[in-house]
Amino acid sequence: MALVFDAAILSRKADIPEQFVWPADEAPPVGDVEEIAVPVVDLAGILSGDGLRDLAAACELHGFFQVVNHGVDPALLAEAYRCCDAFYARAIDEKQRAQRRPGENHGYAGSFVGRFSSRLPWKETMSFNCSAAPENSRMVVDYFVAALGEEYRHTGEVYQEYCNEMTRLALDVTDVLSTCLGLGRGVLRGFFEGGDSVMRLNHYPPCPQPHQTLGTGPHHDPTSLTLLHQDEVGGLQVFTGGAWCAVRPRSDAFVVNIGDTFAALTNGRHASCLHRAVVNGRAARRSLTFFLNPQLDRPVVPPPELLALDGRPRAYPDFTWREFLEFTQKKYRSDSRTLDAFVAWIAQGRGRGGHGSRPEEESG
Ligand SMILES: *[C@@H]1O[C@H](CO)[C@@H](O)[C@H](O)[C@H]1NC(C)=O
Ligand SMILES: O=C(O)CCC(=O)C(=O)O
Repeated sequence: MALVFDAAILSRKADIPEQFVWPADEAPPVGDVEEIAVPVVDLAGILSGDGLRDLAAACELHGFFQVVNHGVDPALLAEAYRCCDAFYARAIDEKQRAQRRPGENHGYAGSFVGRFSSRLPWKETMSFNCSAAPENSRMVVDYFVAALGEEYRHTGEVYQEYCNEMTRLALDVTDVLSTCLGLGRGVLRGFFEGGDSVMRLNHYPPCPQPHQTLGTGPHHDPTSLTLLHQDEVGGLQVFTGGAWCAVRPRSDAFVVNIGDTFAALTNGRHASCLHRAVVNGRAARRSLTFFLNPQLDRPVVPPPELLALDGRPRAYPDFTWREFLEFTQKKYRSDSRTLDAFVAWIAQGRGRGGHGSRPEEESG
């Protein structure tokens, strides 16, 4: 029988199916890992002096920080979690009405069952587009109603508002990062205006063997900037200084991960953040992730001001978000080397002749 990630059944088993067992050197160790100390940026203030230097250092070192005083209404956040819980509590066949199909980036997915057959993540996800183009202002609501039915209209409204807020916040964060790069405030914002962003609700059920598996394997986000909110359970880890470090949950903060596309936009000045999520045996964990993207067909080219300031040659070839997205969807399983693999694929003629990328099933 085909494997199905049904949390209600799997969480109660003594042993997890072998497809979820990760190799010992990749599985999380028993016992606590050290916590990472990261800059906390107060978005209500003006960033300068030591604060600015600390942030720049973090962006260059591991690509990870947090923001507070971000202006997102706590009531909206609470409702976003409530709707997330309500959705995941439903029977699997209801969730599967929105089943994500191969090659698509939206819908419900129980683990990666169907796409991969080993090192599966212990989670279920629901992803949807949130384009910031004015004509798409009802996109999230329409999607929920079309995919799951009229009874999901309220849920759709909540995530529509949440996505609008995330878009606003992410653009504010690009202003801070512009400053960090020594560019004028607002230099990066225009690149993302009207962008094709994506939102994902992650649910990690309790796991009977939490040290044998991962909730989300080690990866860099191929996207530009990720705004992540994790619940009080904790499980997000960042790789820095040669070790995995835990990110202590902070309900008033959003975690910002720099992704591959943003790293390319900064000509490699800012680092794309390597991260993963661990699961636990006691509690279900949730996280809400918003992935800021440019418009699909906008070429990813560092701003001329930045290239002039750096005086370094271009670190990456021109590409569009559409190409990179398709690469991660159809040709490569996102991991710690996605951008390098993508760059190699471009150098080899974008799959036209020669050896393309590694086949999906073998990639890690
Ligand atoms: C979501 O966006 C992707 C590209 O970013 C597109 O291929 C897909 O068709 C969109 N899905 C929906 C439901 O709008
Ligand atoms: O749940 C988390 O904390 C991490 C989620 C994540 O990395 C992702 O959705 O890409």
